[in-house]
Amino acid sequence: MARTTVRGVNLFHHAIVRIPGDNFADGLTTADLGKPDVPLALRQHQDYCEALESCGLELVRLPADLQHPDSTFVEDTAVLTHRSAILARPGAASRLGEVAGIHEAIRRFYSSTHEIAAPGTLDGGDICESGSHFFLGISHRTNEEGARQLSRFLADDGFTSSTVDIRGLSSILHLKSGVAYLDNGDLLVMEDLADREEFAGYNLIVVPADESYACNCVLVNDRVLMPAGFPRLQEDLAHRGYKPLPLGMSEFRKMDGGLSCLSLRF
Ligand code: CIR
Repeated sequence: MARTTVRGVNLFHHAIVRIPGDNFADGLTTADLGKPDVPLALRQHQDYCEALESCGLELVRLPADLQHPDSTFVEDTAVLTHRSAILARPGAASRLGEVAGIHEAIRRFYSSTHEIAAPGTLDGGDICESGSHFFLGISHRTNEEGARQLSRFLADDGFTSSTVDIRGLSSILHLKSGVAYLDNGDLLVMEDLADREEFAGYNLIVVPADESYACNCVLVNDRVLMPAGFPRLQEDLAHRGYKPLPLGMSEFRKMDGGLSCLSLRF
């Protein structure tokens, strides 16, 4: 699949999203923030979709999947690069069945797909692309075998990768809950990950502990989609020449969801 670049980063043309189901509140969560308000989640999801469209992306909007209450978090089901599509194998048993539906949607765009096989497990939320290098989070969802399989697929396509073990960090579910790559070597990191040697050589933008949830940002063409309500990071990004686009994420946060996990961008 051809992909053009802007400012040295990949330019996305498409995104896959899935509408949250009425039973969204029955999904997995460790957050102690109360039950999500489903109508508000639907409005936030609609705003998120419109934000992606305003960045020039064409959306594939999949219908709600009531068999899988967490299925709006599509990012966990696949890793899409401009060369290949790799189907993930989510580490939570209740989410394994989400992959088939995403495979259907991906087929239109990728002539073939690889897949992570048992005993490997891998959630897309643990995979952070930074140009031609990928950070692979080892978490309570992604195991070493899953990361090994993915690193081989990536290497076949000319990408490098390295692992980052986050199992000791109880405050984040996935690597991308605490790390986001922007552009020109700029890497957003939560304080607890700032001294990891894996990130040496990047321009670290350390997100203050009380704004840590906002680490999960996504650069989509010329905008940085970020959660609303984190003024210091928003100002810092603007100061660095990025164009932040804040979006309400409160209801997804209640289900441990970050902003990136609501779409697969390619
Ligand atoms: C889960 O526990 O799997 C979902 N409730 C949240 C997944 C969020 N995914 C992500 O941030 N990549």
